[in-house]
Amino acid sequence: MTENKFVKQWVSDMAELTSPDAVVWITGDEEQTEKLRRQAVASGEIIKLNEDKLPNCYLHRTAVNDVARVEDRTFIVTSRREDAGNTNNWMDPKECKEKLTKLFCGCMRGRTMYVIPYSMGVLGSDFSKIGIELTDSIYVVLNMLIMTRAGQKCLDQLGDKDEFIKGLHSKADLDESNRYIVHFPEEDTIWSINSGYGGNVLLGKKCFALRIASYLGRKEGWMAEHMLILGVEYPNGETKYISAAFPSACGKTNLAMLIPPEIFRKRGYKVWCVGDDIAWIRVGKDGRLYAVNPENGFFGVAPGTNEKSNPNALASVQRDSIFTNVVHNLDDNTVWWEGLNDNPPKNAIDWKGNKWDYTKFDKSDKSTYGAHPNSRFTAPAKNCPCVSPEFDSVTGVPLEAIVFGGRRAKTAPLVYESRSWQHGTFVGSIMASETTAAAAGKTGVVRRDPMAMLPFCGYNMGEYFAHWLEMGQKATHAPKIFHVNWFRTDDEGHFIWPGFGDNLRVVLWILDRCAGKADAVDSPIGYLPKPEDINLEGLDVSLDTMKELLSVDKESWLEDISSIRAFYDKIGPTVPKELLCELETLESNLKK
Ligand code: GTP
Ligand code: SPV
Ligand code: MN
Repeated sequence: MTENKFVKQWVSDMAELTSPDAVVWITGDEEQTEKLRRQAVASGEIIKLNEDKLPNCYLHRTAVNDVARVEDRTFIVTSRREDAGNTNNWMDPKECKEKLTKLFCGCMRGRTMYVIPYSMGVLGSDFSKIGIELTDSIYVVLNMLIMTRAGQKCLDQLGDKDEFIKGLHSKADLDESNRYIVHFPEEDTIWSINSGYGGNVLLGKKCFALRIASYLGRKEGWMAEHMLILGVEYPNGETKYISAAFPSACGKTNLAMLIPPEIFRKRGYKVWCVGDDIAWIRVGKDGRLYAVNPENGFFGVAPGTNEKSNPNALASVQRDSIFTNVVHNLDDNTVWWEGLNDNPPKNAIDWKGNKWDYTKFDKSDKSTYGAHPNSRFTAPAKNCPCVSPEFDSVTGVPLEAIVFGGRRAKTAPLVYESRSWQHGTFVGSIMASETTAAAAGKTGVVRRDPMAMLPFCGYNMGEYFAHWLEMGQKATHAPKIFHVNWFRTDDEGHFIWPGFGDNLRVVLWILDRCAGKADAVDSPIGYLPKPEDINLEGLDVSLDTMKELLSVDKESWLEDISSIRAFYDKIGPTVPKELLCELETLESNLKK
């Protein structure tokens, strides 16, 4: 596979530590992949689904205690504690290696170690970075083959260099109390043990493409962000791009693949998906910001995905996909999840592997759910009907706007615009959202999640803010920055804004602002649309409702100020003074 002495040495060192019975290098050839699928089916690790209805699709169930990212067991291990910062868990490198070396010691005995060479980004582009993941899970191999560009071609690109991210993963005993997801940004290394779930084990994704990459981006002058990227094609054929950062399970995949409301479709509007989760962003020669999606597939939330909410995602998972923790329909050997349709299967197995009685389903009782709320699909990006023609672009797409957003039942209006890059960075830094099932722990609790990066920033959050400010200096034609909230609720707790495809109406106002074509009104928090400037044609939302959606309640914003101050205090003295000034300006605007 390779003569690279750094790769060979590291693989052999890790094999010595973990003692697998065999080491298999992943080539990316279909023949080898098919052999692995058959092997995993034979062992029960995956279930082959109906070949006529879901060709080349598989179902996998994780352990019941292993269904989401584990933020409290995720560490940034740097020689100095302050380099990880107060918002990350930190361990001393020596202590950490001692502890984990004991856990990894002999953990692959009786198993095979798979060596997965992969690239984040299009091979050969300036953005591309090579990683190698060692794992004892075929499920991980099959997912990585969908989510990244993987195989021999990555080793060929690496040549004899030692520039690769070293990822070591073992399911070990899936022991929760010894589960660790550990990053050594100073050593380009990731160690993950005792989990078999998505973000904990597909090391190219959150571990490399966000945590390690954000660290590298700061060092090398670029950005790694938890953002979708989409293009809006106008009836005249022109396409404009935006990126958007929402926390986990807050609507990135849905926005990235949105289908315009009929009235816009008829006029010729189209939306193209470049990415649904991660963006790597660089300053172009023209001073604009250019974004690529370093991934090659989607690891999307299954529940709620249906023909109406996200037909493009549904189309993407009709072949060559892996489903994790959804319902198994035994009647026709297909899959189901809450919110797919109104026909729950009668003869079915739930995500835990038990017989599932759909008649007992009670929305308020999670133990009756057929699919886990964080159940997922893994699908090749190429399957998506709206995948952007720029998906494989080596230069990336130019961004007109960057959008932040979260789940806020009250405070945040449907959309507002920041006054400048600095103010926009502040808006991102004070983002807050209700927690979701994507991470272990309580859901529905409002927490600060700056730029949707709280769980994914590989270094000190205050320095990350400073890096944002620096990037704005370097980009002489920086995008405008906005904030959206699709999740405002009425007094009964119902969402007021229809969301999904209708979010295009908000995106079009954003793009009009960028093109200098739309008006706005000043407010204490930034620029708000005039209610009549959000196009509501063909939609059952009144102008009064729009006014409510855009209202800014000064009292609840003032309450937020103290929680923002406490959050900045927690981050500590690295918070740039520019952002502290913005906070004072916000407070005095609200008190006026
Ligand atoms: P990760 O993959 O965890 O990063 O999540 P994501 O940000 O891609 O979220 P996704 O698009 O999968 O949406 C998560 C949940 O939010 C799903 O249950 C969706 O149905 C719901 N959702 C997405 N967009 C909207 C919207 O515009 N309005 C409402 N009310 N719900 C939405
Ligand atoms: C997220 O939680 O933001 C995800 C899923 O995209 S995971 O890969 O588990 O991180
Ligand atoms: Mn995500």
